[in-house]
Amino acid sequence: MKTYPPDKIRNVAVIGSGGTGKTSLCEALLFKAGAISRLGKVDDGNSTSDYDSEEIKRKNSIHTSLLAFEYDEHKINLLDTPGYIDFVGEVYAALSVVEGVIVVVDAVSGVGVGLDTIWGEVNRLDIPKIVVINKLDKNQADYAAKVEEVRKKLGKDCVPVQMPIGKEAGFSGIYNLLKPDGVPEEMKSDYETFREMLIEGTAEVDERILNDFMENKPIPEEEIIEAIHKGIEENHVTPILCTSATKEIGIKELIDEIDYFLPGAQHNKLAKNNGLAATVFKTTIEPHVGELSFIRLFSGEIKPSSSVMNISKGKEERIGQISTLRGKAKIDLPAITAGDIAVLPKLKITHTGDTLGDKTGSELPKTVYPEPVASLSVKPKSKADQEKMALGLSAFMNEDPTFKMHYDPETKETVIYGMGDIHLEIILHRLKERYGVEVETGAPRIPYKETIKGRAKGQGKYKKQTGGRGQYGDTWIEIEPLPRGKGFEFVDKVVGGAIPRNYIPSVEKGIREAMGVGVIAGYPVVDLKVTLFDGSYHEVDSSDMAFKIAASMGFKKVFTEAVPTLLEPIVDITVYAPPEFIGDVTGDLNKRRGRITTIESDKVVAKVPLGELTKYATDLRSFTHGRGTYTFRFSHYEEVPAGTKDKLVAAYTKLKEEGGLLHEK
Ligand SMILES: Nc1nc2c(ncn2[C@@H]2O[C@H](COP(=O)(O)OP(=O)(O)OP(=O)(O)O)[C@@H](O)[C@H]2O)c(=O)[nH]1
Ligand SMILES: [Mg+2]
Repeated sequence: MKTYPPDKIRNVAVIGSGGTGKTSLCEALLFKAGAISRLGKVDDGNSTSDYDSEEIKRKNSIHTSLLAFEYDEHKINLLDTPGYIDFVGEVYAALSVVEGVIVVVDAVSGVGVGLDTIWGEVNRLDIPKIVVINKLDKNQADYAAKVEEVRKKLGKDCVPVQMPIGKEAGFSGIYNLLKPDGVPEEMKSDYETFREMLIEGTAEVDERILNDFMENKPIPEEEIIEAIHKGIEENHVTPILCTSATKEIGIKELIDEIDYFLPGAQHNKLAKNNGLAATVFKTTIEPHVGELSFIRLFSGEIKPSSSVMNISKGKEERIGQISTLRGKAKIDLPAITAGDIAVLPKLKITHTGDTLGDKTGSELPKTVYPEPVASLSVKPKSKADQEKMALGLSAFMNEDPTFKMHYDPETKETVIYGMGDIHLEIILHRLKERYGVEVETGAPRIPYKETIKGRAKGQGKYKKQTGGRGQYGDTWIEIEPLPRGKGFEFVDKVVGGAIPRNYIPSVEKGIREAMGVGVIAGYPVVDLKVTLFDGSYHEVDSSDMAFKIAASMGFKKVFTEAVPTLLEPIVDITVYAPPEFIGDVTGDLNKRRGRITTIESDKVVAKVPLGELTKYATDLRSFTHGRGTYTFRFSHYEEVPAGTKDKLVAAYTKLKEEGGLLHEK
């Protein structure tokens, strides 16, 4: 494929809720443009975009696919994004490199769930867009109602520029509201409504139209078309179009509108750079190909078999081949030029988010991805796989900015974080496929802590003096609570050499070790002061080991006498949901022992125990029909209520009885 100047390139992300027909629409566009010779189907597993084995199995998109094609002296780089909220990271990546967006709306079920977060990002980036109402061939498809819904949910700047000819199975073609002539009788009333929306929308951006409209004068069609153009470019007007992807209606018109309405690549705000500037917006690992880096070039040029600077890493990167993709099909390019999107195989040091440029270049702004909301604790089925698991998971972190992994040395467990249960499920499936590592999963262990509310003192004595060299250590300690967050304090008040100086560090060590696994529920002990005030020793039999054991035994005993209790982590949570769900959100947080601090029309802020939030991502999604999102961060520790304490103690007792270990030593 040849190279194109930026004004002939259209970089377009296709977005929309799950199942609205994005992939089918892309397929129809490729077919109509002659880029593929057969119209594939998502349901038959042979669409160009959903080629990955998991996508074929699940019959929906998981990854953003690059679908490059040429049409009428233009090059169009479609980025078909997944609609399901678990893969929102893929959508953010696509949005960071396009000048135009196609929002696909289902003519039956409407805008759908889960578009809110993405819509926020589209508006933040101020990207011009086209709305497509698809599936107009289906039973109960209702264009007028969906236009109303789009205007209500996505904004009044969305105006119809087309209307369908025929309804449902009788949907047969497109009526262009910009070139109205001979409106069929049965379409007249809808026509009047849509035409008024169109004029009002363009009047917002063009004073001539506004004046003519106020004075009830006829408005020249060229002025409307001009105003639409200007309105889209300035992002004050969003045209609404009609299609059926599977019946291939409105597709030719859509390609024309992409060329005609959406801005060329030269309009990107980053195109003004001097010299080479490119961003790596996505990385995949393709079977038989290896790592592929998706790059968007804002300015300059990269030739095959050359070197560029990876500015983020401060190192040179070798470039081999340059190609583009149409689904999984690779198409060679003679170079990547300003404005274009391409893929580079087998880069050594480069990962998602990196900037490629000249030696003197500076790093491009990085995309800020939403914080992961789902988590799982994972453990390899075979212990020997521990290292391979860590290797695989950290490779996935480089590929996918919405996936995170964390090893908690305190609980000795690996926790993975993602955008939803399905996201994590797919990650683990990939871990098995690519690295051969199978894992067991569980809810992540909540980092409870143990502490005391009272004071107590007592003796810890370890004595073994039968045959050979014996063991002797004897300690007296007092323990008392410290304020929350103060950790641990050890005070040595031994006088008169009751315990020789050289054994004191072993006493402290013994206590610290005992604090690692609390006596009441196996959690680490915090916020207390231990004073060593007396003891005794034996000339021959005393040793570091004997004093360590004695101190540890003493601590465990005295701890239980000092009114021990459990602490739980409390987090600050902010939940966003449409106003109609705010009541449910609040009620649910109350059930989770949450203390609500703020309620707004579409937002609730609360303090909630972390232990009550397991499965929150899934629950929130289900009772808000996918519309709710949330973020949280650690706030502080608080004493658990009696009921929770009993449960945790019972779980620990059971575990000990079964011979299980809460902490591997
Ligand atoms: N009747 C009818 N069905 C359609 C049309 N477009 C898509 N479909 C069907 O709708 C279903 C979902 O289509 P996809 O193209 O996978 O939708 P998507 O938006 O890419 O879905 P995700 O990638 O999972 O978000 C499939 O069964 C399609 O055959 C259409 O115009 N008319
Ligand atoms: Mg899809």
